[in-house]
Amino acid sequence: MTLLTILRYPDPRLQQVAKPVAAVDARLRQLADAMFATMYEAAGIGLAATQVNVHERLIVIDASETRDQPLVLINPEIVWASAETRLGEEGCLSVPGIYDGVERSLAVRVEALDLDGKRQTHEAEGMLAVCIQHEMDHLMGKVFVDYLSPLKRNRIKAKMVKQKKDEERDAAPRQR
Ligand code: GNR
Ligand code: NI
Repeated sequence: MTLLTILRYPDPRLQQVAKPVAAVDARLRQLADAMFATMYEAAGIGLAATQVNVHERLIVIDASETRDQPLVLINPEIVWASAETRLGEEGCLSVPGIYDGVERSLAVRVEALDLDGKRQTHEAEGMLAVCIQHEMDHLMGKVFVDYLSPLKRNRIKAKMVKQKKDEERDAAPRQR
């Protein structure tokens, strides 16, 4: 089982726009496997390839309570989104410890390839619909804090930079 490193906001690599997956092959299945392991280990409900510094259109999701409904979306496209929206609390594995409200469509229809390279249509609502929209944003280089006010975003950015600095200081060999 391979665990991947999750990029943390404000890492500029989170802003890269992902390219379509060229082939659903053994390499891609291995990457999806490692992404699931990383997502379950971090107790997340979704993970976009962008977050593990792979800039291809690949998402893994498990929004089930029982953590036994893995979903892989390759080259996903949202083909319909409900006009009706809802403001819901979101978090992100790339912005640990931060939660805030984001307005999303209540329901979406997404077309994507599965791990067999077959095109599938998924209808989603509730948490799954929120998660799909959140992950699609990552593939476009967008993080949920981009929807917040500049004031909030700058506070979050400063907090993340300080957190990283504190971790690096704790990890550094002690002077004696
Ligand atoms: O684990 C996650 N939980 C979550 C909660 C509310 C809205 C979106 C999410 S996605 C997030 C995992 C993640 O960062 N995926 O990119
Ligand atoms: Ni996220």
